[in-house]
Amino acid sequence: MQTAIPCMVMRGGTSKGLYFLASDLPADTAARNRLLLAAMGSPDERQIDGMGGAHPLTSKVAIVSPSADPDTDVDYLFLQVVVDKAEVSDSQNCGNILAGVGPFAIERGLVDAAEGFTDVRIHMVNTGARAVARVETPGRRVNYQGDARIDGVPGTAAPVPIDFLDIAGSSCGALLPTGNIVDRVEGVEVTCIDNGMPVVLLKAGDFGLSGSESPAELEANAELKARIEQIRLAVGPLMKLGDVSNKTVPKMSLVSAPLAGGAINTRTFIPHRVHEAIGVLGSVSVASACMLAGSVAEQVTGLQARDGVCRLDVEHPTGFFTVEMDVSGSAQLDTFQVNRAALLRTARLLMRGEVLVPATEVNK
Ligand code: NQM
Repeated sequence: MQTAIPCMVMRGGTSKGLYFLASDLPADTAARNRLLLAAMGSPDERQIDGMGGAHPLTSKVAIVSPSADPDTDVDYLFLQVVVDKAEVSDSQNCGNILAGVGPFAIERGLVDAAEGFTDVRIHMVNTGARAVARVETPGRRVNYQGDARIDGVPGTAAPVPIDFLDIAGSSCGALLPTGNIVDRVEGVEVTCIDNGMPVVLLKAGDFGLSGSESPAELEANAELKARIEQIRLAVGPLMKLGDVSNKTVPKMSLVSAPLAGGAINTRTFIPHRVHEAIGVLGSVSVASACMLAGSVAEQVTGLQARDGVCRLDVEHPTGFFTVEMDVSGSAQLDTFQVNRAALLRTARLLMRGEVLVPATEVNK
């Protein structure tokens, strides 16, 4: 016997995942997690008996429900289903999967589409912060086709511009959770920042790297991976994240001078695989650090920290990620503030139907 659960498969930005209505899943967290592990085919490196794509970026889940908060339309809970362990984690948010939440909420009748476009106001449950995603809805139906191109996804699609309003200190309680612009950890200078995603910035040069290495090259470097993980474990408590050995945060971003005309170049461990691009909120955190005088990012970028509205191109292995920001007080730690961050994603509905899981996993 198998149990069928209504589900949509969507590409959100450069990630892919299963999207559910909360009301279609068990309310009990342990039962829900068992079901999601079975749906994805975890734990198994190939996720061969499930929907997962054998990589953290394709083993993601969005759970969406009507919001109780009058200022937002829907609640979005992001869950990372670990590929090779029986673990489902809510310890991080995901701005890529977020890009599919607006279209999904309209498709599943949680938000009424307006003529032309629909602004979907999203409460991001993992961090408590809010985002507004603008979805194209000509004829009051979601449109997925268009001319918007994002690096890391072939072709073009309809644009989904996203605005973030209050993401500073989303998981760590403060934009600069260690209280410093730069810390020395395990002998290496780092900047620890959380503007939507906890990220540790490290200079690629401090590891004997140029910053242009491919994700495969970095993943093959066992010594480098061990060193970066050692720094991550040491930095977790300093960032008020506690013991991070079983958490997917903080992300570890190796930064270097731009190579292709952008503001900064990055290679990001998420935290054990290397991202083929960079996460959405991860790039907002990196871009924010670029604007802060004295940070590890500001040391390698060609920019001068400055206030006002700016657009930053964060380079990554498959192109760049543009973040628009409104910054003030950038000369000092205690005055630095990112008032708004905005960016462009695309999303596409890939499949709608039911995901089937063995009934034994649901009724345990
Ligand atoms: O930082 C990968 C992704 C992400 C997260 C990760 C993300 C974000 O690319 O907001 O989008 O860092 O785990 O989907």
